Amino acid sequence: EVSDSVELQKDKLLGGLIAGGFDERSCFSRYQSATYGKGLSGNPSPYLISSLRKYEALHKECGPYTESYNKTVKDLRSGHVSDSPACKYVVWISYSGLGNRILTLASAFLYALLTNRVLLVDPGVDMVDLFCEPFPHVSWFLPPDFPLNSHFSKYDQKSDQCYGKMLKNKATTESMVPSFVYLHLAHDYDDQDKLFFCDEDQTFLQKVPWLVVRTDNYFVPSLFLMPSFEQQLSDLFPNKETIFHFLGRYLFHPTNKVWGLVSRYYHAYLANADERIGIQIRVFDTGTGPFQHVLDQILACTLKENILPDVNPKGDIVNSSGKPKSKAVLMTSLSSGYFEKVRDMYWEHPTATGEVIGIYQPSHEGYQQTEKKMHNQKAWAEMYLLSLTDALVTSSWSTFGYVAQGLGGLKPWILYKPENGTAPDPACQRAMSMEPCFHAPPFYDCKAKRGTDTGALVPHVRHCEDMSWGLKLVDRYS
Ligand SMILES: Nc1nc2c(ncn2[C@@H]2O[C@H](COP(=O)(O)OP(=O)(O)O)[C@@H](O)[C@H]2O)c(=O)[nH]1
Ligand SMILES: [Mg+2]
Repeated sequence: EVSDSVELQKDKLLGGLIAGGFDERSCFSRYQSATYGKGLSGNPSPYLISSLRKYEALHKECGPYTESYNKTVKDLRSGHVSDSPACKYVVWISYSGLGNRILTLASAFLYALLTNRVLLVDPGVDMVDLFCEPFPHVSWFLPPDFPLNSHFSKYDQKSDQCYGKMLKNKATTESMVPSFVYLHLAHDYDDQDKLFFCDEDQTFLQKVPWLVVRTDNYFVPSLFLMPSFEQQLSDLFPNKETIFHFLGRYLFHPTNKVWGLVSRYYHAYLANADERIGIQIRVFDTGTGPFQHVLDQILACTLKENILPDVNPKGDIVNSSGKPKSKAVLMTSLSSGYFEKVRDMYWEHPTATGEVIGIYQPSHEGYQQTEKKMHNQKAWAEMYLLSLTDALVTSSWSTFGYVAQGLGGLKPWILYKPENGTAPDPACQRAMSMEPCFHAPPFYDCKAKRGTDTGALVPHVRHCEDMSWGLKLVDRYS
């Protein structure tokens, strides 16, 4: 195991997970990421690697402005549906917070892999500034002249092209295959929209050349409950908790602009410490904070779980010869209040262990912003920096934290969600797996056509630690 990970660390292609042959300067992060801290957690299956190479070939064949693309776009314009289109597509609409977007892109890509479709990405306002191209030769971004671009913002559950609406209208007949369908898989989707997760409905959708999807959820766990994908998924991912870890490391490479933010920060504040700790604070309470109960919770969790040492309030200098052990703590939060308090605590008092603790927080943007370019570049850099730590503490319900833990291959300690302004006791618990949580899963048995607890059907799909109705994948279960 140890020598394996040392091998992987040296391997800039992450054991064959990412393709070679890119221009290194266009995206330094792609091949440099392996030199930061850890390699992959576990080895991708040979079948995953061959499927990715196969996908890349398909993308090259079908991506923007290829002959096949031009032809299917022409059909889309005329509403004609070919019996056997050369290429079929999943179009991902840029929607929701950055953490959500990273999770939904990975979900849409896995769905594309499973259904032999090509994933095309709506660049939205900032996707191009944040992510490098993941596939060699041909872009994953939709071109500006893609005919449906101007309609994306209008698609909703009331659209005639919405799959749920079509079902309500009984408009999904055998003979009439639409040239495109809008899939509403956002948190507010209804019972009909949720039938997307039934094999029978996939049989219909299979014929549709263009599937346009809007989602803010990591819907992968529900794909694992569909019999038609079962074999393929078990071949792709013999280990059930590294799905986002592998897909995320394959797909998401920070642009040079973002990589500058990551690498400068890493080398200035984190690289030289003996150990790196990440603490991700996301407070969903109303009001600005910082809140005393959240600070109490952070300290209660990190002290109890031995992530950070206690301080000795009466202590003077701890007598030690030689260089003390150092821990660098990367805190992320929209507010700077927690960081300042923890930093001061470790400056004003010695630790009981003699370790020295440095506390660092890259930004404190105040509130969630959507328009400012640098805002999401910093958010992306911070998620990435958190993923480079050795131990991670995250906040309940936060997709920002899920991305960090998943990319980092880390099982975080999750801070329980505070209720009514009080810190829960215990303050945190260790995650069962590094997988993100699907916040809005369907509770439906497609075969029996009635409601069911989808968190109790198979051992590897369980309810989440931080959201009792959510679903997540776990590998080693008890
Ligand atoms: N830079 C920075 N931005 C944050 C932080 N927490 C939240 N944000 C911003 O708020 C957005 C929150 O949305 P999202 O990433 O989906 O995370 P979630 O709301 O915690 O699930 C992020 O995309 C950032 O723009 C943080 O710690 N640092
Ligand atoms: Mg969010």
